Amino acid sequence: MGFPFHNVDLIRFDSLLSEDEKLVRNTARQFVDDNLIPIIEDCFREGRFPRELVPQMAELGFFGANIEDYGCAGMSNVEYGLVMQELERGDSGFRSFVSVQSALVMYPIHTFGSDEQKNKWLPELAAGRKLGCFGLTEPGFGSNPGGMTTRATKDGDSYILTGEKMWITSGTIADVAIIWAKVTEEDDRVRGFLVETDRPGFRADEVHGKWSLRASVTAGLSLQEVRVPAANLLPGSGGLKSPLMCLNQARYGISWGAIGAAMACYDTALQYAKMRKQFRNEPIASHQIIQERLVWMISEISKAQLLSLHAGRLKDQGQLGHEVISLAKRNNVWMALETARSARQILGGNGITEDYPIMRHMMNLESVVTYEGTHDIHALILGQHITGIPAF
Ligand code: TGC
Ligand code: FAD
Repeated sequence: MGFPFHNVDLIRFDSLLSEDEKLVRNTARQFVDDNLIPIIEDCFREGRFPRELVPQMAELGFFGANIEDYGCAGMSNVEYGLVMQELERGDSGFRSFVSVQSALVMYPIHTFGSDEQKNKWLPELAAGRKLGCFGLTEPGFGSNPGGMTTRATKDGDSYILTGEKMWITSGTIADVAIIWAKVTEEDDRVRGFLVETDRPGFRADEVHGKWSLRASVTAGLSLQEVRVPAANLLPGSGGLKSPLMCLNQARYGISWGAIGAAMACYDTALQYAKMRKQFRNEPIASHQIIQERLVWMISEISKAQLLSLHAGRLKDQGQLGHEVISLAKRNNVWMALETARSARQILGGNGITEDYPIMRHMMNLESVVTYEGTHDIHALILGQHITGIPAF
């Protein structure tokens, strides 16, 4: 069930986009409508990641979309953001998969990797023939990744890695994991390693029982004295700054993705409110309270669109500060979650069913508001930026 999607654009947002940007957005939109929407409720209910869509996404250039060369599409950051918006209009878990492959696996290889590492991995990851995951969070260190205890120790021409990672998206389906570890010989400096997931001592166990992101794979990783060649160290990585640079890429994409989830909820609520009749045999859209809810949603979506577009234009000019990314991730995910909650109420009892996408988006967004820096951690990042005082 549900309704066909209509573009959500009150402020003539499209007039701010180039023809190329609209083409990329519309291509991603069509892909989602044709391929993801028809299966996503089943996937979510069954807790299944729709892996069968990977080759088509690779063909459309969705993996590492804003990377030049190595078989990547070389899109602008605005185009990349619009793709994220459309994917998350379908499902946040599905967008997460692409975020991780692109921003958290391909970006660090491209930014910190050797030529050999780039040539080996990037074309395979862009083609979707190899999948990746990103291991930063640990069972005891989520918001504070600097406390990580995963360790890499040099042994001749190898490193030996030992530790546990938690909540790792795509962990059980990945061919390669980017593992962040403290290097013993370098005074515990954090560095990134490429760890092939079939190495002895590496284990991934799926996290079951999630009521959120059910169409995305989440895993715990265990590394017990996993030996990797020294050539698997990402040579350009060094310090906590390196994984945080990856998070900037992913958080930027999430700021757009959240708009997509909000659009899906708003558009569904609007169509439902115009159709559903109560009291004087008039649509519920004729009541002031319903109109106020819808107006709140479209106002916040419009502001979020402008914020992410501004961030994207800054990023394309190399001017995007990480405080702006925190502001956009924090604001847009909060906006999307509030939109989902209000839209669900407009649908009454129907709002809690899988006949409409709203409850699924709402449950998904409970993860999105937590991962990639919680809502409150982004408040503290912004608080530090404006006051100069860290309050973590
Ligand atoms: P702190 O001392 O502030 O910073 C360490 C170094 O990093 C620099 N820095 C940044 N650099 C680039 N981008 C950023 N966003 C940066 N933030 C800080 C900083 O200047 C410093 O550089 P240097 O040269 O002086 O060494 O570090 P801290 O330990 O006090 O922690 C800072 C804090 C809390 C902001 C950070 O740890 C944080 O962001 N915590 C949240 C953790 C988080 O977001 N984890 C995400 C895991 S991945 C994930 O969730 C994937 S979900 C799937 C999907 O994406 O869809
Ligand atoms: P905690 O850090 O324990 O925080 C708990 C609460 O305390 C939060 O409300 C937080 O805001 C608050 N808090 C913490 N510190 C402070 C403070 N100083 N002041 C005030 N409040 C504070 N990680 C990866 O590395 N790779 C992935 O692919 C990945 N995918 C994920 C997928 C899913 C579905 C989920 C749920 C998480 C994923 N994560 C991933 C982990 C995610 O980044 C962390 O869950 C997140 O950073 C928060 O860490 P935590 O869960 O340990 O919460």
